[in-house]
Amino acid sequence: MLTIALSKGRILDDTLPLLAEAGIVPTENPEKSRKLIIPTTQEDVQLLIVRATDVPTYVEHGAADIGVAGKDVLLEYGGQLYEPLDLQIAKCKLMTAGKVGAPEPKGRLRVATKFVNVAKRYYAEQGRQVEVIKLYGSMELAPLVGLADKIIDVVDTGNTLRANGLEAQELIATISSRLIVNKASMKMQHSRIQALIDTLRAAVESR
Ligand code: PRT
Ligand code: MG
Repeated sequence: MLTIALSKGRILDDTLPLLAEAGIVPTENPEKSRKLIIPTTQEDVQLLIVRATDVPTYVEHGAADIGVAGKDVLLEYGGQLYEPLDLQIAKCKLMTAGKVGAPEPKGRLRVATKFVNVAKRYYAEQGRQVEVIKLYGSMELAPLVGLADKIIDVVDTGNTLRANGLEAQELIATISSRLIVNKASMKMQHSRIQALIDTLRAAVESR
């Protein structure tokens, strides 16, 4: 069995057409089904539906052989994973943002984010003292209520920032989703996984 971990939402939406080109089609709609293990038209391939931030965990531990995860999630996760292919989907930017027109605070900066490791690394490289405040969502609120000076979050259109009186400031990384592969699976099922990578690469390149 080859097990592929995916998250619902934009990654699933953009990955299913690529998998279809490799002849892998779920037998029921993962977006609607309550099932977390979804069989596919290839009886030895199944999908696991997990939270976006949990995809690397399932793959690193071998509960899934393959997964699709945003580079933002991978930068935050670290870990030992192969990342053989940029799928060029779910593109966005990982950015700092703050209140429109707010002056740079002097001294220690307070940064609210779910990307705690990324934040610490980014400001350490700049030699800047920061207090990183871990949040799990609605980061945009933090500067508005004085919880933090800035946030670090993924930005696509910027509409969410604008709607909350925030502006994107520094670019930390350009983001797209990556195919990730468990290290042992890559050895044990090499020809099969390599064939899938090659098919997906061709599908990505033909777009
Ligand atoms: O939703 P959940 O809490 O389960 O997890 P998640 O938010 O990590 O998952 P999901 O499915 O929302 O995102 C999966 C991946 O999509 C992320 O890891 C990114 O790599 C990528 N991606 C691409 C984005 C966006 N674009 C994006 N716009 N992830 C999140 N957003 C958010 C953004 O932070 C903002 O809150 O969507 C909102 C709208 O963005 P704007 O800039 O267009 O307003
Ligand atoms: Mg989300």
